[in-house]
Amino acid sequence: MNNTLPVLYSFRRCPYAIRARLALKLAGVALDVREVALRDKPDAMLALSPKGTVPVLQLPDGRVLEQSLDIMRWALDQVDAAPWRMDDATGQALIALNDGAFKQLLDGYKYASPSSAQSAEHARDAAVELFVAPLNRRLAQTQNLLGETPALADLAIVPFIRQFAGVDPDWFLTSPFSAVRRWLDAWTHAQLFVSIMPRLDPWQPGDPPTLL
Ligand SMILES: N[C@@H](CCC(=O)N[C@@H](CS)C(=O)NCC(=O)O)C(=O)O
Repeated sequence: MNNTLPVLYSFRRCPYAIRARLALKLAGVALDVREVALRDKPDAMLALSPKGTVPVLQLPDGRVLEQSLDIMRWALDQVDAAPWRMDDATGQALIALNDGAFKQLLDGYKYASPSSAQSAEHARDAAVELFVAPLNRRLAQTQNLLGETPALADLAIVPFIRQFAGVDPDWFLTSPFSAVRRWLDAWTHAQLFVSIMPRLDPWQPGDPPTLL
């Protein structure tokens, strides 16, 4: 590396990259963020992480973190932000459900062909039953997923619920999940979130660092 900043290969709308950027920003980690066009991934990124997904974080000591949750944990380890480290069994189980079965249904909902409204609805209803309704029951009791204090699980899950809400915003707005809407709105309008969503041109070798 020819600079001392960590480098994050990222994609603006990717929920995995969003959760990584949220944690890095929250931790106050200065970094060079490189926007990646997923159809034209930079060789420099593929050389570090041949699996070809974002986010990828290259640390100044040469370590490469290529899973969003590893990046989040590393980021929160850099600061003394005790409540944010909260990552108990419930939080871990919620994140596992989000990243596993819910993500699969979300993809089924988001990427259903326009001629197959039925399969989109089927995936949406299954996602609601599995995850969105239970989250709503939690959030009807407390501000955040694990209580009043924000936790790693909130940061890790909110980008995926944002994506779920965005598939059919009219449906979401009139759905009965008002506690999830309140939580999603609070997170996505927070300065932290807004600050990690700049629109960047895809990175090219030789570009100067872009600080997040
Ligand atoms: N398990 C990975 C998943 C990351 C992932 O799947 N990212 C998507 C974008 S949202 C990606 O890079 N896909 C590769 C592609 O579309 O070519 C993580 O947590 O970081």
